[in-house]
Amino acid sequence: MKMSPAIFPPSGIGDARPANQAVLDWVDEIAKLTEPENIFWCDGSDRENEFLIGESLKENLLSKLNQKKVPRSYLHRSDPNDVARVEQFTFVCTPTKEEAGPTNNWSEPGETYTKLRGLLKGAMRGRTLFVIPYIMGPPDSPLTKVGFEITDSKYVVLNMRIMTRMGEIAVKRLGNDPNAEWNRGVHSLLDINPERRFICHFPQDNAIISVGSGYGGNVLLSKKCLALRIGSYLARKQGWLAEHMLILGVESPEGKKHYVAAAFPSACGKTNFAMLIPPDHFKGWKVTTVGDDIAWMQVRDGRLYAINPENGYFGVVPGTSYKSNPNAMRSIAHDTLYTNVALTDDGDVWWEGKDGEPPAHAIDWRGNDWTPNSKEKAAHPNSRFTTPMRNNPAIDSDVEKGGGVPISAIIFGGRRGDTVPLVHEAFDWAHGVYLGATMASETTAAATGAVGKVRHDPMAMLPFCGYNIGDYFQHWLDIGKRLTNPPLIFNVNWFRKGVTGQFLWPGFGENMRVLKWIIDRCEQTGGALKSPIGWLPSPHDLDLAELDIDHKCVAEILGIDHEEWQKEIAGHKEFFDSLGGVVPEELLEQSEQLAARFKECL
Ligand code: OXD
Ligand code: MN
Repeated sequence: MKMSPAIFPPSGIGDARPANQAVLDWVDEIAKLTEPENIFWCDGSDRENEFLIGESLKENLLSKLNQKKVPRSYLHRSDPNDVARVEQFTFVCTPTKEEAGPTNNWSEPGETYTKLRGLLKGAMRGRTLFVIPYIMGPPDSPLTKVGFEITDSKYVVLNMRIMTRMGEIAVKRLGNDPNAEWNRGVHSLLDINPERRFICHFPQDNAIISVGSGYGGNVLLSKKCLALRIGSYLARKQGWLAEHMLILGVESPEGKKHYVAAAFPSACGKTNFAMLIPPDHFKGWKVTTVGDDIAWMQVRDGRLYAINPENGYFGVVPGTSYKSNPNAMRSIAHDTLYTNVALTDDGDVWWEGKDGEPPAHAIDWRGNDWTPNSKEKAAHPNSRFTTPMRNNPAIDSDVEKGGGVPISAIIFGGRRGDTVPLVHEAFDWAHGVYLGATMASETTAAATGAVGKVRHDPMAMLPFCGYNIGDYFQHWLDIGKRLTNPPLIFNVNWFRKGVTGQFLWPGFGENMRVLKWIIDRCEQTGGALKSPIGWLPSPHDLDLAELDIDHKCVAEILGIDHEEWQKEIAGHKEFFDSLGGVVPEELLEQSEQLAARFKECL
């Protein structure tokens, strides 16, 4: 391997080599294969970060924003062919196809390693190989995992520094044991060609290889790849849960606090819900954020406790405003990396749905001139911010607590224009697992492919479960058997529409009204009516005071239409059948019981 003299990086930067021989051997092996110009051992320091930002600006990988308007913030434009997760090119490479199950693309590990090695051969010639040590989880949590990501992208390094706890902390936690558990992640941009784009997971080796993309969800290997796909595989083996869930705290004016975890599919409002500001009517109530995307949960003393393994937010930008999410706006007002938003003439960022008038002129996410008359969107619908969670004014005080926060309620939710009411509660844990297993949602721009198509997305984990979905359902059922004080389980739908196609519920901060009912149920003070699909609030069980909403809309959004539900139940059965016999008997029974409950009310 040709190593250039130490011009890049300058001395003292990028030389944080860990002592663990297993890491050194692995980096050596990947460097021999990819033939980089340099090896850069990231330590995550401010000095290193400034250096890498400087280099990125020189290479036009980043543009400097108006530092008065958005201090220490930068804009990155990705290749237009590389703007979202690619589920069709994402693989789970378990030794057998059955282990990956019916919902994952599977490819044989040996053949896949050979194919990827072929693609990686010489792929970093003329480039720098960065080694990023990081941990997922608070430093003193038993659930925390160590990962190392090799990448040839500075953008990845800059993002990983925000999204994870990176550097020395990981090296220390790993220690010198050559048999310690750690995740090996290899990423190369190659030539950003969709034909050579593969995101491959080898759960049995705790390894990930991602090539051909620079988009966050495909390349920040800590996130979807480790924290969810590999994470869920490890969680099953080790008896915990890795879930696509936000975690929030709700505190009453009397100081009583509950924590709630909620699984909504990508780009369905997890960040907004996690940062909710209660309307004026709920004076004294406080909502705080533990996490906005991923929850790792373990059973302790019969209760479920959750940590957020991440250290930052990688959120969808369009639609974010002081009206929809003031805490997100405050979070991204500084120290933020923006990807694929528009740039205004005065060096500020802009996107569809931002407060105020659109600018008269801007440069769109592709780098073209844009005016309000343009047919194209100024910001890509999946444009993103990467921002440290510490920027969030509503961050929860226990976000660093290694033991996690106790979860009182779990919420599942999708984007459904019809059928599914605003909120309902499961009768028990197994029924709750059924609600999660049968949830469906309209697809969004977070993944390439059609947008707005209703698909089943169990527990919002369809693209992220790293093993057989039938075993995943069974794991959820088994966890329930270990819980003597289980969280109550709910389903919500903020997106139901009326006959004229308008949304029936105002959403955003007003979702506090639903959250309040959920908390009331946890406190055993909230009223509910028994229905075939679960416990439903009647309109007077919800606190709707000072809400400008038509009573007809409330009745409509809480209603269950028997005909729609016959179709829904048939859809559940069809979905379970499509999984080819892997669904646990207990969930098939839930399906029968649901149908029987509807028959009883006729
Ligand atoms: C995300 C996603 O980026 O779910 O969080 O796509
Ligand atoms: Mn997500």
